[in-house]
Amino acid sequence: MTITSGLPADFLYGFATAAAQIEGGGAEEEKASGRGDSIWDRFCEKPGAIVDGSHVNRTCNHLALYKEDIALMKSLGANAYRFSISWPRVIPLGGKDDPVNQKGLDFYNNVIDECLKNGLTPFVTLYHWDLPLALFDRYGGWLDKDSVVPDYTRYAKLCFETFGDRVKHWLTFNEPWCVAVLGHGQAAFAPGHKSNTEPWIVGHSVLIAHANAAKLYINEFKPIQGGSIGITLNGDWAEPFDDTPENIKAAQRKMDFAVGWFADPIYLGAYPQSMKEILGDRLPDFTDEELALLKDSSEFYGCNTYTTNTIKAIRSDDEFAGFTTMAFDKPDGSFIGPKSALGWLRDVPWGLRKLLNYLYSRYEKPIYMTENGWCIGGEGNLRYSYVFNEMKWHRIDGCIDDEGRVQFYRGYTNALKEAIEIDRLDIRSYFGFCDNFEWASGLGPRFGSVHVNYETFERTPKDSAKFLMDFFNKNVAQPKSTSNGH
Ligand code: GBH
Repeated sequence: MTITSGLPADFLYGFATAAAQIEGGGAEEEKASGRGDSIWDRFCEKPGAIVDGSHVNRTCNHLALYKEDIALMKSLGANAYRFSISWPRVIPLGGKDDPVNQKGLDFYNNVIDECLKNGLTPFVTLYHWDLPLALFDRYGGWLDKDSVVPDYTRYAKLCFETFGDRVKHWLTFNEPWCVAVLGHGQAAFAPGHKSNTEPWIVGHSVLIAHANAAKLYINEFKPIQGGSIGITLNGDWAEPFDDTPENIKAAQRKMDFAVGWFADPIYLGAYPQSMKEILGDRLPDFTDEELALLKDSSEFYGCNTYTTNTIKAIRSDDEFAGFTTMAFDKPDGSFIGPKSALGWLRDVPWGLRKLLNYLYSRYEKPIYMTENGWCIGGEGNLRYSYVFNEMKWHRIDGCIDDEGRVQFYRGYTNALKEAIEIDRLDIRSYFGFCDNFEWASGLGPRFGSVHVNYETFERTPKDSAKFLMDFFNKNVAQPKSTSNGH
């Protein structure tokens, strides 16, 4: 008999972080750690680039506090931890012939060992936006495919060799769309370029770098180490504003530009037709060799998603959205969901279920949900109800109340459950998020289920952390100790 309810026993759940968002404890500590600069170090020094002037070298001090952080995740009930490795921390200058920073390797060895000691499965991202600055200065980073692909592949190989005996879940890239569009199209993220040609070149390089590293893993490491590898894409559900053919077509075009740009070449073997039509020869062609490399290069679909937009065919000037108009309003004048502290993010749980169904039927791969979360303003001033003392968390009087985030997670986890139990999709993980350096938005907007005091680095769980982990502990099937039935 098949199980008809519950999440599978091997379902992974926990918190997701990125090196540049949480590791830094201060400029001097970062220098002493031997980490090379990334493009974010320079970007942070550009006046006005980061809303509150904060710097990637001083974020949550995870570099010093990783043991406490992992113990806290464990105590909250997580069974996995998604984090990224900083390329310039392990190879400060980044290049294939550049020296390795042993202290960097030691740090990630310690993080991994600490995870395993605490029963957390490490889920590791190789690239979450922190390109070694030296590579950008040498040849323009992602703009130079022929130079960056061998450098990235050597970095990936070093990670598989060093950590692959213990790490069985790999992500080559986090959200190439952001690297290409925010970094090279809109100048919102490092390296801060504004262009309507660079993003398509950068996206192409990232795809080829992904494919090289993934195939290296699949061919040479997987047979011995037995793990799996894939890519994670950002993508919010595009709901047609109404059921007119133009708006339905526009919504598909928005999905093409946001998700299909990367997912179609990887899983289906070509860029979306709508992109080819709009971009013409600004969209690079794949060689036959590249297409062969891309095929079967992602063993699953890694999904980061936050919200849903309504999409109208009315022509906008946003080429990165396929010239569609992105909105949140509905034909009756109401909004699609309550708003958060950030303009782009509204709470639309049914959009998650539609998105997951779309991804599963189009790409036919198991899905790992690798990020999801909700932003609240003003949480910086909340009182602390936990203190950390002698390597232990002491509860004072309950968690920080973040009802809005609990509400969001209630809806989204329920949609996830329906996608698994009713729609029978193969979804294998779910990671919420901690307070951290929110890139160009600085330390102000908070996504965390764990509060961070940026003066003292003190951590305090919020109600949503408890809600999330309780949800999974209740809904994930407990592994059977005997095998006496079917
Ligand atoms: C994720 O990206 C990142 O992986 C993660 O590091 C980050 O902390 C998290 O989001 C929360 O932001 O400002 O109107 O131009 C999610 C995809 C794409 C969502 C860009 C925000 C900016 C819209 N992001 N988008 S706008």
